[in-house]
Amino acid sequence: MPINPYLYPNSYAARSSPLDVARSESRTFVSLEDGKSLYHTPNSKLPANLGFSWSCSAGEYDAEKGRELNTEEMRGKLFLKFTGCMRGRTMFVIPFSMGPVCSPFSKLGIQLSDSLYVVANMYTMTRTGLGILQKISEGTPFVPCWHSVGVPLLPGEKDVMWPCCREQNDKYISHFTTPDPERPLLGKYSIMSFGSGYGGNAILGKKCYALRIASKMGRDDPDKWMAEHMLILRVKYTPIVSVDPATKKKTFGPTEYFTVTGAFPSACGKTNMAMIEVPAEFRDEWSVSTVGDDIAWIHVVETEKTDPKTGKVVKTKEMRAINPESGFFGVAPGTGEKTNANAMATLRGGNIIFTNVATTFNGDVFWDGLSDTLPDDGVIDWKGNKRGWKSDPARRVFDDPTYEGYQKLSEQERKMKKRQFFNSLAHPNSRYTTPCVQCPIIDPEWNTADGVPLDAMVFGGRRSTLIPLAVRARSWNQGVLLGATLRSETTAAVQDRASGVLNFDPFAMRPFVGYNMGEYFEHWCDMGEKMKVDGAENVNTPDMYFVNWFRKNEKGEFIWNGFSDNFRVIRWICLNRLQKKKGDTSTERQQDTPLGYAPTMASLNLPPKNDILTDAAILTVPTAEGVDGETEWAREMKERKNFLDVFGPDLPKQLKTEFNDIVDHLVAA
Ligand code: GTP
Ligand code: SPV
Ligand code: MN
Repeated sequence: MPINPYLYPNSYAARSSPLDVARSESRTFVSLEDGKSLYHTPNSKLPANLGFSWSCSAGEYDAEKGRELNTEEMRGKLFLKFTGCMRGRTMFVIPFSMGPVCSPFSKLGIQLSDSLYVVANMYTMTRTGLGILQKISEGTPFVPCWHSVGVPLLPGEKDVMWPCCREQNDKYISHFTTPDPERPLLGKYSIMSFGSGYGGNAILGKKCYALRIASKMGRDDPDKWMAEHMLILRVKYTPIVSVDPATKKKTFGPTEYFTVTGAFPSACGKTNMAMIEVPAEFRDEWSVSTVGDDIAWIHVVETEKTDPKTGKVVKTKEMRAINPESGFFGVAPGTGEKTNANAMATLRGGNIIFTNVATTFNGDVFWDGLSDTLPDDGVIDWKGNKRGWKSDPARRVFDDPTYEGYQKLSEQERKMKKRQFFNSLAHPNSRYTTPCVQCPIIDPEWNTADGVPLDAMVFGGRRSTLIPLAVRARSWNQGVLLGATLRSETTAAVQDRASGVLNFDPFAMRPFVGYNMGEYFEHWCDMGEKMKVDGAENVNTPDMYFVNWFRKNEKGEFIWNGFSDNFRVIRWICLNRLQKKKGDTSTERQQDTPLGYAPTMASLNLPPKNDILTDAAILTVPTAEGVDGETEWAREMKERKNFLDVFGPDLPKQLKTEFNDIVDHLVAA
């Protein structure tokens, strides 16, 4: 459905089937080489209450055979499914590049699809076109990606708005990482997605290719690299070195650039951090720009730099990242002028595909957080139903003081009713697809071949209790351990899981690692090793952090304001980096905790009376006794240990050492 072009030019809203609103993890498969397994402990043997289960399996479970299908059987099954599946529809051919077309880090693909919605999304999310077909015809390798909504049409049969398979078990999001003996020309990797038209299930360049397949490619490549579920943010800092007392004229020192990546699980704040607004008081010295909001491909690159002082050529190494995508597939609810003005400005540029948002009668869009008021004549919700007109009792209870139901509720209750009502209009996983170039703060180098050099990596999740606002790991491997034991409360980004449950989500990659996760942890450790120069630590190795924007008090309110105030933590991270690069070892801007170094209150530059941080306790790691004579951290570590045990012999030794080191620090505290 077209959107009012005066509001959002060249934009459309799509409503999906209610059976197809997010990624289907239980229908996602990654077939590996013979003898390789995705995990040591299968779901059926995981301890109860662990808060973890595998999302992908190597093959579909076959009850008759009493086992998972192997690669050959999965392939056979998918080819059978695809036979005749597009009958009565148009098949589109989409040649695409993940990454700037000129970049040595980029990878090509060809997606076939019978969904125009998918074609439009791929057009925005990837670089597409005949030039790419040309490169492929000249011999550049590509990954074949099959996609079908899986609903052939008989002659004369009327189509539905959003065709997809009605049974979850008819959907297959399948990845292959070995050559097909019957089709050797197609190469080692391929993707076959059947039955769903939504997001990560169907826009195959995104999660299927740029994370699952690419993570496996990076691990297998002799030139080891990583594909991560990370935003990429650049920070520019030009410090004021003096202010003329008479004229107030400021003199600025040399500019420093920092690149920070952030891995947070789906719907936990990547897009928001990627487009963060710098709080007003810092804007003289600080600004930010966006390189990517969801995926980073990271390479270790050897560089030669001339030391300006000595004139000597110094060989060193950097980690550099590219954003393989060219669009944002952002979560709509919670996106508004107050929370993410840069995303809103990106949307004002138009060329958007909205999915499962509510629409208004004048062709505008609506979701919770976009606006605080409903249009008088209500909206059409994501399911296509008219909702919230003036006489609707569900609206009157929070909106009409003359209504009896309104008077019966307390102010607090009315607020809650309003939130609930607004939340039901657009689907919680409703999205916008928009080109990166429209972002007003897109980084000038976002599309360059070499990517940007990394300074810090941040991991985080939704944790309403315990986890402090920010800690800096003592070393790369400790950072790897913090990433590996990331836990987060689940969100609506996944179709087949309840929201709000505490789950382990290592590196925010639980649904996206395309090979054995123990090996994946090891790959992370190896990347740290690879950064060493002649066996010695390299100052360019990114610093590692763990953050939590989502701590709540007993009333369920956020203790930390979040959004643009997260920049206070980012600023602290960048200043730490600068200090390290200068060889300055002073510790006044940090406090030691058993988990690593946390910021001091002063280093966050909070206003004296503030509602940004309402409980300073979230800066530290509580070590006092908690429930049942056991500290909460002791319990947390026990749970993390149970999780790491799941990996058995696949768990790298380095991580065991790091784990014990944190336990020692906790015991000593
Ligand atoms: P995916 O696209 O699914 O990978 O999600 P994402 O990680 O990019 O998450 P996004 O930035 O879109 O944010 C998801 C939700 O979290 C939105 O509703 C945001 O409003 C909310 N959110 C983001 N940052 C913060 C924050 O600092 N504090 C709070 N309280 N909410 C936040
Ligand atoms: C996510 O779930 O992390 C997304 C949306 O970015 S999807 O492309 O559907 O995976
Ligand atoms: Mn994502």
